[in-house]
Amino acid sequence: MSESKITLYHANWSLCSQMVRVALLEKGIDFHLDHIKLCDQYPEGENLSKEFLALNPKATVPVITHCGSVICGSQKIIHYIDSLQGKNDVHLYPQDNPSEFEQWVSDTTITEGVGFAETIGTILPVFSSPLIQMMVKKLPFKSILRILLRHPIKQRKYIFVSMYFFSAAKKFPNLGVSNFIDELMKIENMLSLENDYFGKSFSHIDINMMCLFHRLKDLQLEDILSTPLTPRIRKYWMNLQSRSSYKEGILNYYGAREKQIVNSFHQQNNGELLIKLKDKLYELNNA
Ligand SMILES: N[C@@H](CCC(=O)N[C@@H](CS)C(=O)NCC(=O)O)C(=O)O
Repeated sequence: MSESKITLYHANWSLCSQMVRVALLEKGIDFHLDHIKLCDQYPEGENLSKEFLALNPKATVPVITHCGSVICGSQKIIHYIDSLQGKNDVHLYPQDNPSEFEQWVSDTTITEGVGFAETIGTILPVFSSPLIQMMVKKLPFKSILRILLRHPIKQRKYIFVSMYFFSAAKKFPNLGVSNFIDELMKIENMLSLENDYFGKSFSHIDINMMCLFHRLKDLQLEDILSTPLTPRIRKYWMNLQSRSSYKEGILNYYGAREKQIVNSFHQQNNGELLIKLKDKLYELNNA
């Protein structure tokens, strides 16, 4: 183990923070946590503070600091974590097919520069947009103004502001339906009945899938993982949920605030998106 402990700047409910927490737990690496109240969920918007922007000028979590270095972004962080010796004999980067592997990691991450809804990693934020809008609408006007003035990512700032004033997120999820079903079938075909995970052993790809599939659960879309047309995904998702890192890195970070938001989202969800996804899945498989 390295001498000084990693500090992880994260948010309880952020997809990319979940990925890094799961990676640290899988490796058996001890870490300090610093929770950042993100501007789309909390009036304080700590990711827009001078101190945080000095760490990550993009204003996003996760970020780690370790032995004097600052590393931003889940993909780079998990790569770095894997190079460290933890308590567990886990290797998140297998040796064979490194370029194909990296591509899958990137496609299952919220990767900068990739358009919304182009990959499974960028579809989940689009599906989550009604939930994010619910949170944004509860912010005081002062916080929205602060986002407008300070958020360094132009596209995000305008999305948050248009969610606040125009309920722009209502139709966003539809943008991801077709690509999501294509991605799901691609994953179903990649999985093999002999392996418990995406490849021969548990890896960075599995961490990302665990977090993305879990977000489907928050959004009441989980049923799309257990249709008769996706038997391998169904089994794979059960395997992912049975890892202790799923509970320790994801479920244990739901505080009263997160639970309350998920509950009110469920109360107002009409299930339309799940129907659209199922229709698309069957349409594709009957074609
Ligand atoms: N490519 C980055 C994306 C990071 C990212 O978008 N983080 C989100 C939470 S999952 C965030 O910090 N959002 C706050 C904001 O944009 O204001 C990664 O993989 O870590």
